[in-house]
Formats: sequence, structure tokens, C-alpha cells
Amino acid sequence: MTNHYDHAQVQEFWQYVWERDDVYALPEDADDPTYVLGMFPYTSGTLHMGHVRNYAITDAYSRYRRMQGDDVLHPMGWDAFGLPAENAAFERKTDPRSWTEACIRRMREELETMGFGYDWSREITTCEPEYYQWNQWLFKRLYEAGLVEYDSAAVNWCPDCETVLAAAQVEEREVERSETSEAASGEVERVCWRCETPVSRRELDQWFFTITDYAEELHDGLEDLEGWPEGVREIQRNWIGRQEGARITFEVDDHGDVDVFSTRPETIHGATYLAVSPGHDLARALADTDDDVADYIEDVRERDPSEVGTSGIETDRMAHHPLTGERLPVYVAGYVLEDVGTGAVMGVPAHNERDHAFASEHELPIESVIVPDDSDGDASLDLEHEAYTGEGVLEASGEYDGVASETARERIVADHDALEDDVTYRLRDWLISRQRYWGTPIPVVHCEDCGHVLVPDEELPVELPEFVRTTGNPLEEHESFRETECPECGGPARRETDTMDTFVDSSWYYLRFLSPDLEDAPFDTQLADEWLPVDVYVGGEEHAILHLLYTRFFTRALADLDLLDRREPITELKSQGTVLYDGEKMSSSKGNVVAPQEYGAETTRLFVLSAAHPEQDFEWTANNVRGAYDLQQTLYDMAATFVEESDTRVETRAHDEYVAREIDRTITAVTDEYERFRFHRAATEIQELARLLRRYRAYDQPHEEIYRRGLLTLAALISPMAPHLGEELWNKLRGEGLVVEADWPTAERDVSQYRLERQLVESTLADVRDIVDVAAIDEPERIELVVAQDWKYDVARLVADAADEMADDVDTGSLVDRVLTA
Ligand code: ANZ
Ligand code: ZN
Repeated sequence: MTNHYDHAQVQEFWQYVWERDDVYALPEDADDPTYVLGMFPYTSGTLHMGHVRNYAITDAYSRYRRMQGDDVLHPMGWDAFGLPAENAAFERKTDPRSWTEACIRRMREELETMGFGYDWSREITTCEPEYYQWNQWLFKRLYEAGLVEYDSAAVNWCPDCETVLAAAQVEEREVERSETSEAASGEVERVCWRCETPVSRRELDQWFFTITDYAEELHDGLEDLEGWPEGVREIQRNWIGRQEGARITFEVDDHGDVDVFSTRPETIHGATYLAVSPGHDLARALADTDDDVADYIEDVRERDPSEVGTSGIETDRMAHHPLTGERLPVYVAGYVLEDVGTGAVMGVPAHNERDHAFASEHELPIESVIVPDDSDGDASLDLEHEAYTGEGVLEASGEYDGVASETARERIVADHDALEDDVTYRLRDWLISRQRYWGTPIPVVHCEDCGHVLVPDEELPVELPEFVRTTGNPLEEHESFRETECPECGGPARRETDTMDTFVDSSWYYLRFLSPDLEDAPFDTQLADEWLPVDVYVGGEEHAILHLLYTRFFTRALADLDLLDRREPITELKSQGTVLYDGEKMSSSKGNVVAPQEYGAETTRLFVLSAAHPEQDFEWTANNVRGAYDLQQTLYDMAATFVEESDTRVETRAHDEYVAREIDRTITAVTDEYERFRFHRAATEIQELARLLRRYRAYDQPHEEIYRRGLLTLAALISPMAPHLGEELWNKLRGEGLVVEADWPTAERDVSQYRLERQLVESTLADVRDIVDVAAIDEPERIELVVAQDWKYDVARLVADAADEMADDVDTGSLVDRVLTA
């Protein structure tokens, strides 16, 4: 009869013991601990499968490192600000704080039920003044360092969330059905990342962090992030969007120089017009005297960039072509973006698609200056309808005719003073203002006389007043919050009612975990210098740009403020794949979360870790979950039976050495897999060792010491993934001590040679099997016995040896004898 593993009781008991013994606290005297961090959860109210997978990974790795003797910092906190809390509070007739606190209580309980081992003494919650006062303090330091700007800007506005969005929070989506929006089917629509409502444009005074000051460094630093997945680095690279090209100066009548940026300076002879963005200095200057220009600017700034199309207005100025002296018309055009390059372009309709569309609309000349190389064959160009954007050979370009475009690109820049090598970045400054209540108040007051004035440090935190229900921003409704005194002149002033983007909170939270209760600084600089960077950071790939780019920016900015000596926050990044259910992402919002109750929380952990490599997606199937459960049951039964029946022997027999070697080989292999985060392969090795030990016991009485060591090894090796089971086995077999505090098992023999041989044997096993099959014809029972015992490696080795020795003269009878007498 098998011994039943009562997972519920076992879980509860060991969780109690861990808490009693405070086993996950970072030791007081720790220096340079291993810092393992999972992206802290947004306080949505319940854990979903993505969280479970994320935290199962960090927990397994933390436990493994702890058993290896490291001091491990494995903290947890709450990303607790954000719009959904306001919406939920509205729906539930409560307030965001109460709702958030309830969510935290529930989620913490869920984390504890899963048995994740955190140092809870370091718990942080971003919506607490103890935390967000440091957002305000850091805002001020960034401001003083010139990294904060207050600007009137046309911004992305989500009408549903009633707030502006950062550029990175606007997603592009192809329109599917035309009823849902004004855009036609097939067109690209720009929507809110959170609620998918199409965004509109608004002109507002807004706060920005000038992340663009770090564009170059953020881009170049990616090269050295060898511990990051290349996919994430590539996404950041594209987002930062480094572009090499040239800055070209055009002189404009009665205005002066206008610089444009172009990635294709060799097309300069094909420029037939100049266009500036509606926000460009020249456009603003013209608007003062030209009503048509003023009207156009006003009209276009309210439109979404995707709806601007080919609109534009011709001005009464002309530009001088810096190489030919030709006079080119100057336009204000909506497709030219204010904050890209210099905010102005030279229009080359023959070789740029947007310029082509604009020129066609405004009947501007299309002049070809690049023809595809003849060797490309008969490339049929139709410049009237389509730009040729490829490389080729220059024409109609004076002395450069016949030169390859790549060569000409460099030569033209080198030859003329009006052109200069330049690099631009697609990255935009980080818009941090949100017209919402549930976030960190921006520590500024607006005074008629003094302009915007920062709230003095000794008055921080600017605390959030109580929540009021209203349609707009509740902070605007709070007269006692809004109306204040100017810290400089004492006159009446209006407090800033925007709050910070919650990504500010998460940009530096990893630092707060070092010294969560520090009262006079956001974090302890000395500890940060000693303990950082975060050794391993685990989270979803959806954070590849927003969070992970902002964190890299913040770390650099803090370094430049002398608060840190690191410039990169994270050494190793793991972005975990998605858990799928019937092909769909498993999430609470889709209602397809499989509750862990049935098989116990630990089955879920073990399953999500053993199902696939952390970075791969995998399908949740009841069958495989059952597999994870059965493994626990089997191991438990093995340990219980051993302890109760102790039917073992002490004298050594021939095959003991094989088992002992396999135990060592498994230790070595599993260690290797944990080091590389390949938990799924560790699980497979563990399973194989368990199978071997079961056969060992079934075949013969097992050797007392070897068998016990095998079982203890299994308990230790599985404990990072299944800690409750690990403790239970450990306790059964040893009667004392905790596996969580035990040393990681080490191999008693050097098995490197053996591992190699075994690999060789495995790879020749297929061939060898033929020989065994032949042998089985003569001695079917005996061979079947061997194979049923599944001493496949021994069989394989011996048969392989024998086959080798005897070459073509295989005597199957003696072969089988040799196998069986081994
Ligand atoms: C002239 C030219 C000729 C360009 C040519 C391209 C091809 P992409 O298109 O992503 O490679 N550009 C520069 N500043 C801009 C702004 N503020 N708003 C809109 N467009 C702008 O980006 C590089 C090109 O974008 C630049 O090179 C410029 O057009 C345009 F055959 O200059 B090019
Ligand atoms: Zn004032």
C-alpha cells in the first residue's frame, strides 16, 4: 500500500516552521548577497499564472543559491499606484487606498500559500508616503540636475482613462472593423496600452524626464548586457532607434538657417522642397503674420499623427539648396515630427515614401537621383507612383553621377560644409504627468509671480488628500489641496494636481529593498555600491521597453547624482514565457486560470518549472499537472516506505557502484541545470534518479547507505522547486534540520569522465539495441528480464564493449551471459 502524501497539511506545517524560524531573512552580517528579484506585482487583486511562474523561478533560484552557501536577498513588494485602483474604487463604492490594501492582503496570502520564501521584513508598498516621498525627493534631484522639463506639448490623450500617456504607452494596432473607430479597415490606429481606446491629441503643460539625454548611452550600453536575452536588447535598440545620417543646413529667406536631418544625404540633389513641423520655430514665426499658417498649425496639432496624412501648407518663404543654389518652396507639414531629428526635412519625393505622397498631393516635382544598379536586372521603376528607396548609383547629381549611393553618402558629407555627420535617436522624452488621483503628487506649486516652484524638502511628502468621487482628476476638486502658498514669496499659489506615471515608482524600487526603512534617504548609497547590481531579475517580456528602459535610465541618472556608482541595474535578466491554456494566454481576466487547490500549490510550482525552459511558452494541460503531482507522491512514498520497512542490506554487491555513480552523476547534472535556470531539465534528471532507485529497490534489497543517500539527494535536489515536499522528505529521512538550511549535495566522485562515457553510450544505444534484439531471439526471457529492470546503460555499455571486441563475429549467447553476470 502506498503512503498518501497529504499536500495541504504538509504545506501548512512547513510554512509555519519557516516563518517561525525566519529562514528567508537576509542575515544581518551579509555582505554582497546574491540579489534575486522578480518584478513586483501590480496590486490587481489576485495572482495570475504569469506571477506564479515568475516567482516560482526566482524562488527556486534563491533556494538553490542559499543551499550553495550564498546570502540571498529575495524581497517582495507592491506596485500599488495606478489607474485601475481608481476604476475599481469607483465601481465598488470604496476608495483606491482601501481597495489596494485589500488586494495586497489577498495577494500576500496567495504568495504565502505558494510557499515562496521572501524576506518579508523588506516589504515595500509604493502607495505609502514612506515610499512615494522618495519619488518626490528624486524628482527634485532630477530637476536640479536639469533632467526635468515642463513643456507645453501635443500629447497622447486617452479619453477613457482621462489621462495623457507616454509615447511608450501608445500601441499601434491594425483596425479590424470599421464600426469601432473612424479609421478605415486595414489602417493603423493608435490605442491606449491599457484600455485599447484610440488615443487623441491634446495640448497640455506637462512634466517630462529628459531620458533622451541618455539615448546614446542607453543604446551603447546594450552591447555589454551579456546576461540579457538578445530579444529584449533588440527591442530596446529599436525603441531607442539610433540613426546615422547628416545634418544639412538650408538658408531660408528672411529667417536664417534651417537644419534638417537625413539618413540619405546622398539624395540631396533630388530635394525639391523643404518642410518643417508645425511646432518648428519657423512655423511659429510665420504663424504670427500669416493667418493661413496659423490656422493650419492649430488644426493639425489637434489631430492624431496617423490622421495627418499628406496635409500641409505652402509658406511664402523660399529655401536655398546648399549645393545647387536652387530655390525650393518651404512647407509646414504635419508628417514632419517636431521632436524627431531637427523637426525639419528636405523633401526627396523620388526616394522617400512619405515625401512622395506629400509631393503627389501638392504637385511638387519628383526628381530621380538614384537608379538601381544595372546588375540587378530590369528593375522597372515607376517614380510617378512610387518612390525608389533602395541603394544604387547616383544620377543628376553633378560630379557624383555614377557613384554608388553608399560611397556618395560619405563623400557628399565630407565635401561640403553645409553637411555634417550626425546621429539622431527615435527615443522621446519620458512624459510623466498623469491627470489622475492614484499616484505620487508632483512636488511643485505654480505661483503667478515665481513660476513653478519646487516644494521644499522639509515639506515632503506632499501627501495625497482623501479620495473624492468625480469624473475628472479628484485632486482638482480638492480646494484645500489645490490652493496653497508659494514657498518662495508666500503669495497664493496653485499646487500641481498631476501625479507621476507609476513607472517612476518601479524605476528605482529595487534600490529601496536594500534599506526599506531608511528615513533620511531613498536608499543607502554604500549598501547599493556593495550589493548591486541585481544579480538576477525575472519578469515578463512585455516590460522590455517601458520598465526596463526607465530603470536603466534612472540608474544612470542616480549615478550622475552621485547616489550610486553603478550605471546598469541588472546583470542577468530572464524574461519568462507565457503560460497558455487552449492556446490562449492564461490570465484571470480571461477566466481560464486553473486553481491550484486540487493538487496543491506546490504541484503548480513544480509543473510551471518542469514544463519548459523559463523563456519558453508552454501549454497548461491537466495531464502534465498530474505528472508533477505524481512525482511528489512517488518520492514521498519511497521515503516513507524506506523509513517504515528499512529492508536493506549492508554488504556490497556488484551493481551498487553503478547506483552510487548515478547519484553523483545526477547531482552534477542537476547542479549544472540549476546554474543555467533549466529547471525543466533538473526535474527530468531527478525523475530519472527516482526511477533508478525504485528499480534498485525492486530488483534486490538496496544497500542501506547508498539508498539513503539516494533518497536524501532527491529531497535536496527537488527542494528548490518543491520546498514543502523537500522538507517533508528531509524530515522523514533525517528526523532533524531543515532542507532549506541544508548544504547543497556534492558528488563523492568525479563523474565527468563517466558522464562523457554515458553520453557516448546513449548516442550509440540505438545501434546497440539492434544487437540486444538479436540476442533476445536466443535468450528472450533473460534479455527481457534485463531490459525490464531497465539497466539500460549497463546493458548498453557491456553490449557495446562486447560488440566492439567481437566485431563481426558476435556470439550472442556469451554476450547475454556477460550482461547478466555483470
Ligand atoms: C531625406 C531623405 C531622402 C530621407 C531619402 C530618406 C530617404 P526613416 O525614414 O525612418 O529612415 N525625417 C527626418 N526628420 C524627420 C522628422 N522630424 N519628421 C519626419 N521625418 C523626418 O527616418 C529617416 C528619415 O526620416 C530622414 O531621412 C528624413 O527623410 C526623415 F531618399 O531625409 B530623409
Ligand atoms: Zn511665488
